[in-house]
Amino acid sequence: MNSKVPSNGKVALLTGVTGQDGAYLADLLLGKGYTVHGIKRRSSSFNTGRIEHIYQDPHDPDPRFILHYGDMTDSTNLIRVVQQCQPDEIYNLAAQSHVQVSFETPEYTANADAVGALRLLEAIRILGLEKKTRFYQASTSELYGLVQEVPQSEKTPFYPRSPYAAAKLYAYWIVVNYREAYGLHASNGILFNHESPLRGETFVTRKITRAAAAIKLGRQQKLYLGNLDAKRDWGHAREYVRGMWLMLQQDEADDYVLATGETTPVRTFVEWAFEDVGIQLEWKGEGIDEKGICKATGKVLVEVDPRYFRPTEVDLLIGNPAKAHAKLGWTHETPVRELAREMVREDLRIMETSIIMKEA
Ligand code: NDP
Ligand code: GDR
Repeated sequence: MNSKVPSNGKVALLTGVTGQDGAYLADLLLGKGYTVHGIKRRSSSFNTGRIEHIYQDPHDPDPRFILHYGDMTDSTNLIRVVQQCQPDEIYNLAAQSHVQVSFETPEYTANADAVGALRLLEAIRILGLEKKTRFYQASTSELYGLVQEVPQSEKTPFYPRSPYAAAKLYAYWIVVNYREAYGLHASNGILFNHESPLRGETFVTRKITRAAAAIKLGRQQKLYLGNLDAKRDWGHAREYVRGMWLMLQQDEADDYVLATGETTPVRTFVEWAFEDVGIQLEWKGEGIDEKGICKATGKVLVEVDPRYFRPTEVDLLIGNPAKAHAKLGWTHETPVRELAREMVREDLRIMETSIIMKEA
């Protein structure tokens, strides 16, 4: 916990503080001397694993990290929390963030991801905080959807391809509208995929790195995946949250792409992860018959399962972060190959530790 950092007198409120980005951003802001308030959902089991290391006893006389129960679908709750913490900066990271799940829960996704952003913006207005509170919206490269142009920049037209992306499209435009209509300092970060050892286990990179580690340790037989041909621009989450903060430090609010400018097929990420646990894969077959086979043993380790295909897919994402470079001085550092290595290393460590604990 960064409690020794002198206070900078600023207060930030993070929705989605228990998620991947929330955990990295809370760390960053505490290190800069912010008092950080976070909204967490009530859950039947602990959902604070990613922020355990910064948890602070609520009885602490000078609390710097304070959690509130809440939900993006409850405007009374959001208004009350904003009123209590009087934030200088709000980072709206909370969302039903899984694209495939959004096809199964489209109405909930719209409520949390689209109307949720509106509820927070309205909370700022209702409480008369337009001049005080700056707002960051977690917008996404999924807005680009069906490829219109590559690489994708702030000027590329949007064409959402999922209920998730359509909900985020509303959130994007309501942020722009509140900036223009009411003079709010409200910015959209159009972030391309960013990953880390804290990535949710059902997103493709983490699913792959966990499976490679588990297969290496003999705890899993096979990895089932969907579309191996999809290409993503993958960066490191720790570096992307710094970009969020930089956006809110500018005199003028604006919208920025954060990306690496490189794209990688899912299939290549699979090869890297297995390589990092010492397994060379070769591919045989095509389409749903395609298999990833261990060169040394001939065992099938990777298979395509159509259940992971999406009704509409986003085939290719590659971002142009030139505006963020020029105006924010932001740049990514970790190459995607190194990111994969770090994730595999961490998953191996976690699994080995859990095996030792079970055997002890
Ligand atoms: P995660 O899925 O890891 O975290 C989402 C967070 O939102 C969790 O804290 C989750 O709580 C919370 N949440 C979900 N629904 C609600 C709700 N109804 N009310 C309150 N909280 C809720 O996402 P990331 O950290 O990866 O992403 C952060 C944001 O950035 C998201 O909005 C995502 O859509 C967006 N984004 C992410 C990108 C990426 O590559 N990671 C790229 C571009 C945009 P709980 O822990 O209880 O589930
Ligand atoms: P994405 O991330 O949809 O880009 O959204 P995800 O990792 O889920 O998928 C990336 C690509 O991999 C393909 N894929 C699979 N995906 C998953 N989850 N599971 C599989 O088994 C699998 N097999 C292949 C997908 O079809 C897709 O093409 C993420 C989220 O963090 C969003 O919240 C965020 O807005 C965007 O990134 C930018």
